[in-house]
Amino acid sequence: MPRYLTVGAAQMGPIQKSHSRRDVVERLIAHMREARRMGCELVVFPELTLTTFFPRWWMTDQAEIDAYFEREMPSNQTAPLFTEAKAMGIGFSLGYAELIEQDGRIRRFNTSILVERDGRIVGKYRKVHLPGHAEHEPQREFQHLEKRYFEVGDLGFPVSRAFGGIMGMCICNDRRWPETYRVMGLQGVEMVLLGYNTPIHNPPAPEQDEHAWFHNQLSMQAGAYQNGTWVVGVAKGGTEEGVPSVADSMIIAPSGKVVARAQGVGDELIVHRCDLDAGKTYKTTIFNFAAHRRPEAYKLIVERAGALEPPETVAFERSHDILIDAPPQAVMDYVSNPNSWPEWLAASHRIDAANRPLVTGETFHERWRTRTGEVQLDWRVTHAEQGKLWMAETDTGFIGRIVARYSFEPVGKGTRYTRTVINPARPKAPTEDMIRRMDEEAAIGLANIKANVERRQRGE
Ligand code: CDT
Repeated sequence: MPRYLTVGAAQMGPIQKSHSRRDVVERLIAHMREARRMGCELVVFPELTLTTFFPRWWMTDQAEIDAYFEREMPSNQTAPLFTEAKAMGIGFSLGYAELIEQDGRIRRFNTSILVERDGRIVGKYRKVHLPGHAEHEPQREFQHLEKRYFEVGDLGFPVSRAFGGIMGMCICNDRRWPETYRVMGLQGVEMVLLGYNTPIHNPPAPEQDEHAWFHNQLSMQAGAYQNGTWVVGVAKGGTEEGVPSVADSMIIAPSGKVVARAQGVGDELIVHRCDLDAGKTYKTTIFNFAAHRRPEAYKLIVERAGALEPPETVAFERSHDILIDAPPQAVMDYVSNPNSWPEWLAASHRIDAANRPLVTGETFHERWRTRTGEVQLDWRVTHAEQGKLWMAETDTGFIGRIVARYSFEPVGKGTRYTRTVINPARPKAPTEDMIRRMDEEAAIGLANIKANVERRQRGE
C-alpha cells in the first residue's frame, strides 16, 4: 500500500525591502488556498520567507538588523498563516530569521519550522552551513553576510515523525553538502524540505554563475538518490533588490528524478503526490546503509573540516651489484635469511627472525642504526621466487616505505647479485653526501656478502 503525501512547493517571487510582513503573509495565504484546491497536505515555503534577503546588506545598527528577525512564532503578523493553514488542515514548513534569548544572551539563527496539519510546531531546524562572510566587503556588488547575522545552527539535522512519514529540513547552502542529507538519511528520512535564496551571481567566483541552475539541481538530486528520500526544494527567485536569484523550485523523487518543476521565477505552486514508500527500494538495496556503509573508513569526515593535502614526496631508488662465485640459489639462501644481515651490513645489528631463508608473507624485526639513533623496522616478505628474486618491505616514520629488492641472475657458474633499495615516497630527496654514504655502505655490504657466500661454498 503506497503512503501518499501530496506536497506543494510554494515558490516565492522576490520580496523587496518595502514589502511588509503583512504583504508577505497575504501571499503565503494565497499559496495555501491554491494548495487546498490542489489537494496538498503539506506546503513548503522558502528560506527567510518573511522578508527580503537582508544578508545582502552591511548593517551596523542592531535595531535595523533585528527588525528582520522573529522573536516569536507565530507572532501577531504570522498568526493568520497558522490560523488559515489549520482551518484548511494543511501543514507547512517556513523559513525565517529567528531571535531568541537564551541564558541571558541574544542568539540569532536562520531557521525553518515544520507545522503539522493541526497547527502544532513539530520540527525545528537551524541552518548549519552558513555561506558568505562576516566582514564588510564593499567591493562586492552585493554582500552575503550570513556569517555576520546568524550563529551556526545548534540542533544538528533532526528529523520528525510527521505527515505519516519521517521528515527532515535543511536550508539553502546546506543542500550542497552531502553530509546534510546523509545525517538525515541515517535517521531514515523520507522527505527533506528545503528552501533557498540563491543569487545567480557569486561575486567571488563569477565563473560559476552559468552553472547556478545545474548545481542547484545536481546537489538536490544527488541528496535524494543517495539517501532514498524525496527532496522538496523551494526558491525565493526572481530579481530582489536588483539581485537576480535562481528560481527552479523542484520536487525530486528518491530515484533522483525531478517530478515537478516551477516554470517561472515568481510566486508559483508546484504539486506532487509523493509516495513516502518510494525510497524503500533504495534503502533496502544499493543504499542499505547497515549492509554497505563503512564508517571506520570515513573518520576524516568528522575529524577534519578543511582539506589537508598529503605532503609532497619523492621516489628514490639505488641499485648495486656484484659478481659472486656461487649459484643463484646459494646467494639467495644467504641474503634471504635476515639473520645474515648483521654479518654484512653494519647498520643492521639485531634481527628477530626464524634462522632460515624467509618466504612470502613471513615477517621479521630489525634494529637498525641511523645517524640520529636506533629504530625498529618491522619487515614483511612480499616476494620469494627461489633462485631469482626476493623482496621485503617495511614502513618508517622518517623516509616512508623501504623496499629491499634482491635479484639473482646466473652468470656462467656464478651469480650477478643486485641489491636495490627503493623509497617510493621520501619526504625529501637524499643529498649527494647521503647517496655517497649509501654507495660506500653498499660496496662494503656486497663485498661482505660475496666473501661470506663464497666461503660457505668452499665449505669453510
Ligand atoms: N542563502 C544561501 O545559503 N545562499 C547560498 C549562496 C551561496 S553564495 C555565497 C546558496 O548556497 O545558494
